[in-house]
Amino acid sequence: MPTLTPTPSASHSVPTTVKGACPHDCPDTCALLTTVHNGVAIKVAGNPDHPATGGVLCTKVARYAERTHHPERLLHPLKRVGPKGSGQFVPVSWAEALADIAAKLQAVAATDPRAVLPYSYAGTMGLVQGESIAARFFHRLGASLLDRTICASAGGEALVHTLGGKVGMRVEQFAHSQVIVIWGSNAIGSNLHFWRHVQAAKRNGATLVCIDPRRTETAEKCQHHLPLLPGTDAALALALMHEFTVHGWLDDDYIARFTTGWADLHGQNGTQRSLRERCLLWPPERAAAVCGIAPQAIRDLARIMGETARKNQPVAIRLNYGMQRTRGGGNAVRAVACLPALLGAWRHPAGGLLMSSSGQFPVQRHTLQRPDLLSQGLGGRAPRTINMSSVGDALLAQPGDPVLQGGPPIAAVVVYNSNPVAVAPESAKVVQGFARPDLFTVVLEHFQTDTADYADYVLPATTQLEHWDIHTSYGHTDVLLNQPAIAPVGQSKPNTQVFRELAALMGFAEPWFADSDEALCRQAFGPEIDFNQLLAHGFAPLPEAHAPLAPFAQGGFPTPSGKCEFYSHRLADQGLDPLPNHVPNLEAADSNPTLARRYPLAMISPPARNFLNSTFVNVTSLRDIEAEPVLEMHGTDAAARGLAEGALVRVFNDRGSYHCALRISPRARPGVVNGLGIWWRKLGVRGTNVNEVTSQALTDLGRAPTFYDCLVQVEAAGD
Ligand SMILES: Nc1nc2c(c(=O)[nH]1)N[C@H]1C(S)=C(S)[C@@H](COP(=O)(O)OP(=O)(O)OC[C@H]3O[C@@H](n4cnc5c(=O)[nH]c(N)nc54)[C@H](O)[C@@H]3O)O[C@H]1N2
Ligand SMILES: Nc1nc2c(c(=O)[nH]1)N[C@H]1C(S)=C(S)[C@@H](COP(=O)(O)OP(=O)(O)OC[C@H]3O[C@@H](n4cnc5c(=O)[nH]c(N)nc54)[C@H](O)[C@@H]3O)O[C@H]1N2
Ligand SMILES: [Mo]
Repeated sequence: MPTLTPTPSASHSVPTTVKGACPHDCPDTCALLTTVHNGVAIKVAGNPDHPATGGVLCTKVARYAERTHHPERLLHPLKRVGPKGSGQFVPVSWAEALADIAAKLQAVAATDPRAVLPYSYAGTMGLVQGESIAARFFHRLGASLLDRTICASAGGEALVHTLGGKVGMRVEQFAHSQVIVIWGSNAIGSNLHFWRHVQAAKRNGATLVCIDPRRTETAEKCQHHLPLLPGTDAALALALMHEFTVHGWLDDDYIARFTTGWADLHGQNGTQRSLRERCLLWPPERAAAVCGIAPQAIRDLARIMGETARKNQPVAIRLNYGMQRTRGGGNAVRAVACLPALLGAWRHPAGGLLMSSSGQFPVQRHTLQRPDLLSQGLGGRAPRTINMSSVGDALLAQPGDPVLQGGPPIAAVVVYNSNPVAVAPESAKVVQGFARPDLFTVVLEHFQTDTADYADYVLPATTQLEHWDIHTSYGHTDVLLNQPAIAPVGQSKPNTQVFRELAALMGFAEPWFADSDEALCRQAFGPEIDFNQLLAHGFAPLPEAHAPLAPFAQGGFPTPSGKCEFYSHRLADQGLDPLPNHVPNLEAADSNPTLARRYPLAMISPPARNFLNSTFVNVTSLRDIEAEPVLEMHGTDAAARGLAEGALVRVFNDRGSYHCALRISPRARPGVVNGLGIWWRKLGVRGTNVNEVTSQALTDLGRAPTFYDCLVQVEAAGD
């Protein structure tokens, strides 16, 4: 029996509950209730009052207290004493660490501040611990800007060029849809709270369709599954348009009033004149050959969508990120985003499309981030932007390399809210870059991650239970407030506080570095969001003006033309294809047959259900469920290679190789292997993970990574 520690006072012995928000990079942005006893978070639960959360959390975040009070939490600043990557550190005081960091950054900045690179992503989605004081600090310093493309920018740009922004259906409306097409999304694994609405719709008789190369838990539960080859979604979408056209399923009135480029353009030089003309080049047989599925499956899907729409019943698409991580990801999202307008599906609140709702939040980013400070820091130099998705190349670039845009090589990196050594593509180069002896690296972290192993200083950061923050969502339309539930664990500090102190040490005396975290939460939105309501309830729905029930029932797309832009003048002006098209993968049998002969398997690397990118990989109870890094392979591909279930395999291409266990599984289709992500390299097999084989090539739109455009070969691993 554990003995109970006597409590210092009666008031301490009563557990309290604190309202918060899940910080993770997930569309659901749940409202949390944290129970605190004697200063320790003993339970994290979903807030039952918040409709989008419904009192339910995923398995991962239900373990958030275990993660916060994890025995391996970083408790004090660390200074590296061994070689980079070896993980040898000694504790130092905050005063010593910050003084040395400030001096080093100042020395680099004295020559050219652009040699300093901040590297951050969505370890927390909070507007305050994400990009507030940190952004002000790096702007004031004149550091390189970071192009934050690693996740969603291909589809984001595609939506901007088609619908006008990251805007769409209200998520709860899916419960009333008659057809739901779940496209490039494993909702049960990565968007669990959306799945509740899908189940409600199914009970009401809705038809569910999943479009995904992998037979996911979601695909299994839909009546139809189209297991297309990775990167062929635009071909499928064009064939659906073909069928809508030839069968008379189009909503001609909606198209005429609220779209551009369907049939009314005058083209030149052999280009297709209109989307109508282009889609008529894509009969189901042609698309089926490209997608590696049966033509009848395409005809059936077109009929389900077309006939339902013509009966004035709502057809809805949940579009997600799977398809965006191939060369043609931007065009694929554009093609799919055209479908609801062609069917007039937007007329209905439960029809249309949802990819991301993040553009609907009126965030006062200028106030939070102060980009105006940049010119002061740059002192007349041109700003420079480094793409986070090719950080390997950026760190290895020599003077004169076009990646450096005429600026200096990167001399210092400050990483927060991200684990690039594990998550960025082409690990060999990322590791080599972070291992540069002349690179000065600071990592703000909860844990000693793969990236922290390459740091000169590791600084302990607070978790969501220990700091203030305020959140938007990309899957619903509520603002959430996170209040600290417990005191910082060990000597950890919020990201904001670290950058405040560095600012002071570097002589940035401007008052905006003194804003408290609570003040920053209050600055994030204007008076439209009632902060007192957030304090009292933890969440506040966006006003109807920002979250309309049927956003495009009467057109009103936030594009330059006010219409759904099948034809985009803005893309034409950039010299890009103004109409969506199928852009084949860089690495595929048709576009690179020589490569495909050597590496005949297409690999995708979607998330493992119990990890959140590389977060939670070190939480034992969750890692135990995932057990080990696995590659799913279809039986025929395994038999052709003489590979047995459970075998240790080497997955490789010209960029590198990684090791994992083989799982012969009907979840994989022939020709495609699924390397589930994203293990910490040091907790994987032989210090590797799936990003050893992924490439730094970028997408057609949005400069995003092409993680799922990746040919490999697989063989039994030697000793
Ligand atoms: N449990 C869990 N949840 C997560 C995450 C996590 O790591 N774990 N990550 C979070 C983050 S950061 C994000 S961005 C989202 C990502 O979640 P999603 O938007 O769902 O994106 P992915 O998981 O990348 O891919 C979704 C599905 O697309 C499929 N897919 C792969 N290539 C293609 C293709 O070319 N076409 C089509 N149609 N499908 C394809 C994959 O097999 C996968 O099942 O989830 C968030 N939620
Ligand atoms: N092969 C392959 N690679 C992928 C993907 C894929 O599907 N396949 N998915 C890509 C996608 S969609 C994304 S979004 C990226 C994700 O890449 P990242 O944004 O780097 O996400 P994580 O791996 O979760 O790492 C986040 C880190 O932030 C830390 N952190 C969390 N909160 C805080 C905080 O408040 N302060 C500080 N200082 N640190 C904090 C966590 O401990 C964690 O180590 O990975 C990409 N990489
Ligand atoms: Mo992501």
